[in-house]
Amino acid sequence: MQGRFGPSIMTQNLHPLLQRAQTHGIHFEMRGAVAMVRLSRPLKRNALNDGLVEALRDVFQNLPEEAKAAVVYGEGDHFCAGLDLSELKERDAGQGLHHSRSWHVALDAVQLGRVPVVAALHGAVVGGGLELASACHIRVADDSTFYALPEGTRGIFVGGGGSVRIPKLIGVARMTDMMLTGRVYNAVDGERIGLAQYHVPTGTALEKALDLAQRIATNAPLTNYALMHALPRIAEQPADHGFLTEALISSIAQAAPEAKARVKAFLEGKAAKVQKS
Ligand code: 1HE
Repeated sequence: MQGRFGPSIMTQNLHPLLQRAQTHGIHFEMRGAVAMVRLSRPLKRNALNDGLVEALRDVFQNLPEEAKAAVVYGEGDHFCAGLDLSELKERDAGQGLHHSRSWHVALDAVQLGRVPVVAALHGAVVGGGLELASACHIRVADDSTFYALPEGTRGIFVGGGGSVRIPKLIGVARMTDMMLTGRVYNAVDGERIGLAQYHVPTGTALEKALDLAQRIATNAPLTNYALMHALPRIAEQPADHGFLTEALISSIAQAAPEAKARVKAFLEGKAAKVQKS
């Protein structure tokens, strides 16, 4: 199949859980080394019901071996409307606790999985949708994007890891403001405060995200691993511990044959120089 972003390679022999995810609101395909994961409940604005949260978990825990990076995006006019509110009414406190923990498992699978994940954002990125986006490693937002945490005004609280991840992007004060006042950030201000690293014209977020993911997929695997698994932990360690962890992970990365080959290629004038942007 020739799609908008080049030929789509449908992976044969997908893991059964990955196949099951496709019947629970996820569309999955490989484009080269990039796993394309689409939230596919457009009639409900990709609201995350239990089935979809489990499907996300299953997808990121069972990516095909050939996946080296991933893109998450939403079908229709919005990235994601957050928690499916129609499922909220039935839970008591204990069930609510376990429900929140199930989101933690799913979004940890996104953040702490095998490959870096780029989110392509457009339209509403709200509530649990922003929690999902904040579990990704890079966020690309088109000009139609808007961000909010309506939990505050709905009488609830974030439960998908948002109180841990979102302050790391924008600070406690800004998240508090979003939840206390229902403040909505547009795409320009979202990039300014750190909700997204890239702001692109309307309709181009997916293309940009795929471009970035394809580049990420060519990195040395240990470098990507260090960025996903070591950097966030180093950033939370006391400096003295962080310096030691950094020394350990950098020595492991540079010892890989792939790293040696890449450095040699540069020294022999065969690798790209850093260009002024
Ligand atoms: C939904 C949901 C949902 C839409 N749960 N059904 N999230 C929110 O509080 C955001 C609620 N949603 C909205 O504010 C708007 O729907 C949007 C700004 C996202 C999109 O507006 P619009 O005009 O394009 O769509 P719509 O007409 O509002 O919605 C279309 C349908 O989707 C409609 O259902 P229908 O059967 O009447 O067609 C909506 O009811 C349905 N829909 N959003 C259920 N969220 C781990 S804790 C996380 C906690 C949270 O995420 S709380 C924040 C929840």
